[in-house]
Amino acid sequence: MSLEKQLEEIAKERYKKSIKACSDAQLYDCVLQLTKERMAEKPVIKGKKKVYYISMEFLIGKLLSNNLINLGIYEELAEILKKNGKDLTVIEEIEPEPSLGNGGLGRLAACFLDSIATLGLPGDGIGLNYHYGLFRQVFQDKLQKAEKNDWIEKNSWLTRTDTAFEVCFGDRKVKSILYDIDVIGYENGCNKLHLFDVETVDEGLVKSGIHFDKTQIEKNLTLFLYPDDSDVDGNLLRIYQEYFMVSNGAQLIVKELKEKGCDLYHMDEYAAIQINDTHPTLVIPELIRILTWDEGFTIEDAVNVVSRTCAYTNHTILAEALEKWPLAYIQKVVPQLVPIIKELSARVAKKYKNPDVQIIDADKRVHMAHIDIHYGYSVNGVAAIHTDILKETELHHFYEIYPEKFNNKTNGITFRRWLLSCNRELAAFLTDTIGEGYKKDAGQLEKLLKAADDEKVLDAIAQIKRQKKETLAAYVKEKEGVELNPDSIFDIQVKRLHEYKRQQMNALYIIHKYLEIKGGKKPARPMTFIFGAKAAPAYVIAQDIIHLLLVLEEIVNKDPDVSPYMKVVMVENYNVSYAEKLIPACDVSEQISLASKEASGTGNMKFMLNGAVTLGTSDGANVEIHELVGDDNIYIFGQDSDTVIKHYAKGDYVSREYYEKSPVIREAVDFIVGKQAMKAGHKENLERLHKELLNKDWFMTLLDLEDYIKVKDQMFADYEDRAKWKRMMLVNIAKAGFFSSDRTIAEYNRDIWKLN
Ligand code: 26Q
Repeated sequence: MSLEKQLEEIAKERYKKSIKACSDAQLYDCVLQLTKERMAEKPVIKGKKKVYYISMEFLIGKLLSNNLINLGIYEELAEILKKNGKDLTVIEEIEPEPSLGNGGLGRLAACFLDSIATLGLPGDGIGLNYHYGLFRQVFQDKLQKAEKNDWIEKNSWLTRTDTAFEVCFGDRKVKSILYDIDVIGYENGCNKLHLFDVETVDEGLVKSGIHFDKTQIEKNLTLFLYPDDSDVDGNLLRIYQEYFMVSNGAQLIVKELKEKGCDLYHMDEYAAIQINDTHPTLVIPELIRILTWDEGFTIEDAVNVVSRTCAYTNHTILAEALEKWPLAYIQKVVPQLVPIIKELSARVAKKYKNPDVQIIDADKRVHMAHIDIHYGYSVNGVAAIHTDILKETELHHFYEIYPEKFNNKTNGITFRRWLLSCNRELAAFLTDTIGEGYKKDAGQLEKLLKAADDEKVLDAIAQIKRQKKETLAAYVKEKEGVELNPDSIFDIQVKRLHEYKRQQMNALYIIHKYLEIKGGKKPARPMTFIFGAKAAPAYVIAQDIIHLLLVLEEIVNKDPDVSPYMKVVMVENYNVSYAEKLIPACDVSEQISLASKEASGTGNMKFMLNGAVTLGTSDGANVEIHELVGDDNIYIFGQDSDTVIKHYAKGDYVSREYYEKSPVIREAVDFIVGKQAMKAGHKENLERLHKELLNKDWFMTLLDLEDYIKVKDQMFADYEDRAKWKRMMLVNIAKAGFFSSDRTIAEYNRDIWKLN
């Protein structure tokens, strides 16, 4: 049936209306239905072996546009709607964004599902169906407030299945329900994202904001995603969630394997289980439990086959983000796993005496990563420098025991979302200039290099950037009420708020510029500083940094001497959909983490692909971006990871020394507690932040501040050499092909999963 006819029929059936007569909301509902029907026609991707990507987070973003692109019907549908006086881009806006992730790790999982299906590999995601997901951020009185994000609607991408399991906890039993979301590859077949839910979940439990009774597990288990990407404040609910996910996952995997006729002793020939950070680690003892209790395996056989099936990805070296749960917590939540964990620990203790590699430590805490490394067959980091640090420092003792398990898989992003969907103008231009090939083979973007000195091409790229800045400016005006000048430089830092990511360093630069302009030193061109970030509600200093940014927004934008030259805006509720608008409009991509701390970063890749130039430290994937584009097409500053690691080892970094040495640093830091800031903001927040910077500054903001100012100033000066800048944009786009998640997934498959 023709697309138009099918849509007409859906509209008639649902609303007894023609396409034209439907409201936008009704039409969204119809288009959703149409897309789901078209996806259902696609073949399921099959093969003897399947990868199961288990993750507490899948930050999938809105799905309509991507699914239409992957089905190859985006343009046709846009035409049909246009003919009927409707606009597909307006319809797309209506879709609520599922907020099933915190940030990078969750978004990576979503990009991976897209690439797995696009490469035609059998691979499903396993996760949880959080009803309110990550909190929605609102600003009140220049402070972040967390509210629930009610994203599930009656008609959505979720399909309720009849798959249901029982999950036994120490103090109760719950029944699960499985919801599936179809994952369609680009011009390829279909895989699934399996999201488990509890049958007895009760949304009514949430009173105000994100507060609810933490003890009523059967009602609260899938209400919220833990809004925390670093500070582990031992939390039973998190362990209930983790076990619920992996127990369902393990039961599903065993069921599917049996249906395939797999002899479970050869499980590893049929399944690879990728453990996304330590959060799903309990899948290892849970599978061992199932095999020994229900399938008659000896512990020896169960341990062996599970160890050949499970592989672990590490996403952080921050000690506070590595999960270490008190054995007593696990005893309360899942007592049935405790003897197994003790057995796994005892086997390690017998073989290795080094206390650093034990599973249960002297304080009776269970080191989740240690279970993964001893009882999985692969350990990978997510960027070259990150994997090197794991081998040399963080996990060095494990690397000595198992050198063959360690491997690097530099992260990637799906170009369907981060180019074809979010920047249709650039994608169309690239197709005109270098042909269609880059869509399936991102390496072909390098063809653009031939045009590196072609003025027409360079102007066209700059023109698209300018257009995207205008579109963003209109959106920001509507949403945030701030007027942005599209002729100014758009400097953007968007990512979760964390001290190691150093939004506070960017804030200090802004203060420095503000004071310069007040002193009469006007910049060559106006500058726009854009931030977007959610902070974990329990992370006090992160809240203070948000407060400072909102204070600066008010001071700068309201100052008639300064605002013609400079604007600051912190956008509310930064999420995937906002990223899709911000990234294409960016000139300067801020990637300024303290070297060694950002495992990879993936925003850096998205910005580059859209023609932004990186201002960054030698950290994570910035290092690989630098290698690819060369010194002339990136701005690198700050101390390198070796120097930073040495400072930590010696404990010799004293932030106050930098403050005392440099009048520029002193002036910027003291502005935080100066008259103006105190008037616009809250004493308590600002003083706490000031004190933190002076007395602790664990992530060494002041160490790199002067170099940051110097290099950033140079970058802004270079922006005025328009020919040079446009060329940098082009080189960045052309070299971004390496960061396609299709490449990353091909490597996972080649080295780890080996799917046929
Ligand atoms: C752990 C225990 C208890 C509660 C929460 C958590 C938790 C939750 C989320 C710990 C970590 C996370 C998220 C981590 C994350 O997003 N890491 C990022 O992963 C990206 C993909 O590999 C990298 O690009 C980033 O560098 C890394 O910070």
